[in-house]
Amino acid sequence: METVTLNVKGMSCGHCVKAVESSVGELVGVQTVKVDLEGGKVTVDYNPEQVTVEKVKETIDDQGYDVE
Ligand SMILES: [Cu+2]
Repeated sequence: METVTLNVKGMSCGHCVKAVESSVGELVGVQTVKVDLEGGKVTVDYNPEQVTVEKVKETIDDQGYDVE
């Protein structure tokens, strides 16, 4: 299991937290997703054999947020 913390812009409320947590959480290989709304960070524990950071970034992007 590996952990990555991404800087994500555009998250502003509880709805954003839910959108990111549920969409990323649905990816196969993602174990936990934690959103720090004030800090604009998303921390993901994932299995690198099942999912890539690139895929996680794409998923967040698809929800309408900017990943740095
Ligand atoms: Cu929101």
